[in-house]
Amino acid sequence: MRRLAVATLDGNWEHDHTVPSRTLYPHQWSWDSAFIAIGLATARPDRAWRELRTLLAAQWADGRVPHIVFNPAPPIGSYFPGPGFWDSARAPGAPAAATSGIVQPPVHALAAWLAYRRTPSERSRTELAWLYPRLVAQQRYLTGRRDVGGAGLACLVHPWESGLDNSPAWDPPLATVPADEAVLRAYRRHDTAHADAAQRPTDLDYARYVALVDAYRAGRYGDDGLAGRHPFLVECPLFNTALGLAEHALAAIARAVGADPGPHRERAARITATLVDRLYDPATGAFHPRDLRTGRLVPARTALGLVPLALPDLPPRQVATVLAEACSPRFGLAARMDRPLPSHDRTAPDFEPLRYWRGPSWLNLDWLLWRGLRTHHRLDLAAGLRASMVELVATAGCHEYFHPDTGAGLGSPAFGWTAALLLDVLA
Ligand code: 2M8
Repeated sequence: MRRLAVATLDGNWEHDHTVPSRTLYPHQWSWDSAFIAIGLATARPDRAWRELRTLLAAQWADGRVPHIVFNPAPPIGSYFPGPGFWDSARAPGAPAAATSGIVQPPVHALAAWLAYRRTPSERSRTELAWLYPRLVAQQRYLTGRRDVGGAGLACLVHPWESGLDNSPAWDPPLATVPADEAVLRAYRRHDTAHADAAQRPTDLDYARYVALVDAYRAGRYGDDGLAGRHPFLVECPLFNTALGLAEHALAAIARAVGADPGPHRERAARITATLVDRLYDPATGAFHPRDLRTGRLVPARTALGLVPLALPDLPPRQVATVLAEACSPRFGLAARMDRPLPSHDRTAPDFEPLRYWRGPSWLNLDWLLWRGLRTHHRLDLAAGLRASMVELVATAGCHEYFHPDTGAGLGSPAFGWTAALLLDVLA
């Protein structure tokens, strides 16, 4: 399995970074690269550092790390929306490379720290020292300009920023985004040429994705006054868990590079406390996104609501209730799992076992939860989840996602983070 995973990463390597998949995603994606670097560190450490360096070299002047860095010469007609659509060159502070204007969950500091721990050489320390101020600037952007709610959490302006593009969590906040299908017909989706349309977001979803980029691009990706003008503003539990994990990782990185870990520890504690205060619902025992336009929590019980378990300083009460939710029939986490962990509540009427983030199993969600289970000393459950991850790949290969009942491979067949995170759990 290790050989298969390394071959998958080798096959997706492209000069100075790894593409998530040769068919569907022929550019560099932000959180994919972080997960991929974690796996590369086990087999190709030089490439792990190169991966992170390439991504962070495309950081904007305000600190944002773009969710896509476009390859200058991708296969023709390969991905929508491409660099022309984002038009980043006209935005103030954009880098020389063509990029998107939005972000993705900030799992990069954690990736850098884990890569360093695997190969703690002098070379790795130099790389870590190069990354450190850039990772700090990334946090500053997310907790500064993106703190639309004013409480210290990062606010997302597009479902693509969550990484869980069409999660049922985004249905209510998206419902009020004007969707003009005529707008979408002016573009051609490429994803449905590579993957079954039944496993992808709908055309209506895409119409709204396009409308949201149009709105953000019209303000040249500026964040001033978002509260009064932007049609999609949410605080996401997974994204903000990554934000907290990043401060924990930055504290460790600071120690390794001779900087002061104190401020990172303080910020980490503040993020966890705010997450509990703003996104925890005692009625469900899990976390939920907050829609800043209505002020309300989104009721859907998705895997997003379990991910705060990855925070080492999550209070015992929340640890206990999130574990209860994860072990309930909704998600089926167990020391011996009879089915893989789904991305959405499998008892919900809108659970769709084939459609992308609305039910299928994903290794990155498993991995985040697996880390949380180990952090909170639930080694029995961690072993069960790890066995499920290994079995998925052993049976179906390094697919992008998996059928949550049968484990059949779905989406792209040679997918980067599946290979990478498998390498990490096997190491
Ligand atoms: C998916 O998102 C992109 C848009 O960013 C797409 O559907 O075209 C998501 O699964 C996201 O989490 C992931 O980073 C990206 C590349 O793997 O694909």
